Amino acid sequence: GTARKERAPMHGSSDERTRTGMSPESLKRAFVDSMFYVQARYWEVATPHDLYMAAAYTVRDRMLERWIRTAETYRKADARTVCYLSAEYLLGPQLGNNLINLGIVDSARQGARDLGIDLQEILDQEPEPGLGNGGLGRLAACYLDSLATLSIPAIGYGIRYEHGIFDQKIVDGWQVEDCDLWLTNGNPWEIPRPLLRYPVRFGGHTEPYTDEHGRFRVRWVPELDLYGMAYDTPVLGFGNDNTNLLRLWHATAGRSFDLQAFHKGDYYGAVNAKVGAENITKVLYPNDEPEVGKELRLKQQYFFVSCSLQDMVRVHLQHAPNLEGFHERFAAQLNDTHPSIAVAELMRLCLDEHGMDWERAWEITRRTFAYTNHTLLPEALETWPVELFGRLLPRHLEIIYEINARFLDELRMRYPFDPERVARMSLIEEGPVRRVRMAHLATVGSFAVNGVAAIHSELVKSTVLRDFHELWPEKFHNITNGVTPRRFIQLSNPDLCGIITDLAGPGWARDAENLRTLEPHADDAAFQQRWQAMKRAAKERLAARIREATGAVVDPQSLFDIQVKRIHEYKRQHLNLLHIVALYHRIKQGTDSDPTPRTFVFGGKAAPGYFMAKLIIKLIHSVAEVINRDPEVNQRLRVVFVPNFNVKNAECIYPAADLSEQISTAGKEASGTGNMKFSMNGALTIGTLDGANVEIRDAVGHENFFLFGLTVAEVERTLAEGYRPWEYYRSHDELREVIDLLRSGLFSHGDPDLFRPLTDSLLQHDPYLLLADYPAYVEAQARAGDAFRDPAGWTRMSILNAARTGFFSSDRAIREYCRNIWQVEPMPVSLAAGNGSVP
Ligand code: 8GP
Repeated sequence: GTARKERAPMHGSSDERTRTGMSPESLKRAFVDSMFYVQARYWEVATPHDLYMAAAYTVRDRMLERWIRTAETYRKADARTVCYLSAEYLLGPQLGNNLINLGIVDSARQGARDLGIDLQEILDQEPEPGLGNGGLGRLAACYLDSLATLSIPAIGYGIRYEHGIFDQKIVDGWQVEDCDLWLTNGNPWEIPRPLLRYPVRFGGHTEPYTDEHGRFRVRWVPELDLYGMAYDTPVLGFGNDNTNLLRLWHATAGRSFDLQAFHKGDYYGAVNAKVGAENITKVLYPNDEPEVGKELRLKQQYFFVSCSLQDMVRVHLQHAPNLEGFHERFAAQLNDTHPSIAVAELMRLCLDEHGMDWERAWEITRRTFAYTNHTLLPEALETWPVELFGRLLPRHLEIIYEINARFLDELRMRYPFDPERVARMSLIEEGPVRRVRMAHLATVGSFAVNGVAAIHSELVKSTVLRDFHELWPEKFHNITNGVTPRRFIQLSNPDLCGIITDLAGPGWARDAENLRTLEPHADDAAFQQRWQAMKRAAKERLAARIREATGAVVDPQSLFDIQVKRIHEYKRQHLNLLHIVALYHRIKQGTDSDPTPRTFVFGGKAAPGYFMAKLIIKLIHSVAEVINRDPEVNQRLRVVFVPNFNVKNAECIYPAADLSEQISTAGKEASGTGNMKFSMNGALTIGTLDGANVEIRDAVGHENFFLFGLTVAEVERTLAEGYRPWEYYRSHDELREVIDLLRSGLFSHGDPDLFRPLTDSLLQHDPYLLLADYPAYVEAQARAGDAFRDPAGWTRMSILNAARTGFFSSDRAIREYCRNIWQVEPMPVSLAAGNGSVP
């Protein structure tokens, strides 16, 4: 894009109010206008979907002026820009959030009311862009919100999956996956950019040649080319005028298909090949761990990384004659290893396409990237078989080999008598199948590496990247995750928002430390009453939603004890179940001493191929079935599973929680972010010393947190000493009875085998130490139950949780990234200045 010499007029001042005015009157007029001119509908026949679309276009118009002005401001200032590379963005519904960030919720509600429409009904129409699996994808979305809010020039790059995370249906207690169709009715938030396309190549071979200066070079002769086309979504800041760009790539077939196949006369074969190319962006892999050797997954990763880097190069060359200084214009964050092929791709662009020499290319590359690690689970660390890698990306494999050869030389010099260390650090894992270690590539190719919570960052340094930390200690950072208070307080919990705003003024949503103004009121009786009413209303809303979704009736007076997150053995939903069955058992035995009525709420998706996780979902439903229909028990206990946990449901769930279950085995949960959302909404946590729980507990006060369980060191020791879960089973009567109940067929209509794989795993291996942690967990639960029977004491703790969790705002996290990693400064955008754009 060449810059226009003369400024094109923005839309004229006469219609400016219609398209940008924020009063209820302007919004109403624009809405009616959009219904006619965009949706092509008249009032009497408009469907709820038409209402949503018209509302979305009305809001979008108001975003575009900001967006264009932002692009203009960044470009003129030649601003250093953050590029967030992520295979996932779990955005959640856009309309409500955009209304908040524009500051027009009240105007919109008023305008809708004037037209006889309930704003909530419109909001409920929106299908959510579920372009992520869980924590990592949602974190990326929170970070986009904070980057814009902090006026940081930033672009989010990712994949426009046609089908996001599957819809979860429950049939007879089992998870059944259904295709997500978020794009079917159109996506009003994206702007397709058909002219913004980049070629992406795969396969073929490489060949050496000598260039015009007589230098040795390599040329990649690929077999296949596709195109990546940009779809842009504006991302509003809150309380400012900055509006950043989320650019997602969509795959379309390139010309090689036409030339090779159509011209050979194989029409159907050609069409098929085209369809194959377009498959690349069809579907999000629904796993929270990499699937071994999935070719399409590697293609997805390279596809979006290549498009993104080509786009960055294009922008850079608008300002500079060559790629020198690329790393000064951009800081590129690798959200886990999924985009780490970027290291090899930027090398290729510098070397092969821009004629740079190796040393300079490597310098630029290493100074461009930074890498965030999100997991320590060995099975989740990405590696790709060399064979597959070389077949799809022969040139990149060569480059990786060369990076590795030079790196290993350096290591051998530094550790001449330690060949084992050198082998451990290699980018290539040697073995029957040789593999590329993506975490090593990301670490070697980056100037910074960070973990996502204090304890996790320490573990990164002492376990998976230990050798690298010894080599480059200064490269390693911690940046504890954060979540956006706009979506997870203001949007999800309007009553809480009202309470905070009354005390702290409206500034708290930009400066979450202001939540502390709640603290002095923690013991104030009138304030406590208002707080309780807020919780109560949120619980009633969730109860209504549960009834609608499952038919189950729950009592909003009971303690809402909630665990929502992906289903995984390390997250230990089944530990929660062991406690529930223990409570059931005590009531049946008449030995119960904790009369606190409780509603246990579960939610979360299981990876479609993860048998144990799916069996845990079945067990939750089976236990629920027995408990909920037993009149001796169901006055005291209810168990429900909210199907299809997603951002939309989450917004209704977090505010309603009394108790937040964060019970992973110590050392396994990198951070957790749900834990923060619960706590901000006044839930107390029952949790282990894992991930961000550690910092949440320190922030809210140890007396306001129900801690239990083995520490990381104790977990290690227990396993090292030869853990025998069977012994816990034998020596702990209640635990034994609980497990025997699961094996009795009571929860499986008499079939003692149904849950066998789960109970066998617990008794024989128990890799996540449920049995070892069981006594402490049950004891902590009893403390929580007791505490809940003192409403004033509980409310005080609840208020203090919300008051002290400002640290977990994603604004704080992004400030730390800006200062400690990216070295990037805010670039505020002003709409008011006008800059003469309107003639
Ligand atoms: C998650 C971690 O499990 C969680 O502890 C952390 O809070 C979150 O990332 C954000 O840092 N990891 C993933 O979601 C993850 O690895 N997802 C894979 C599907 C890519």
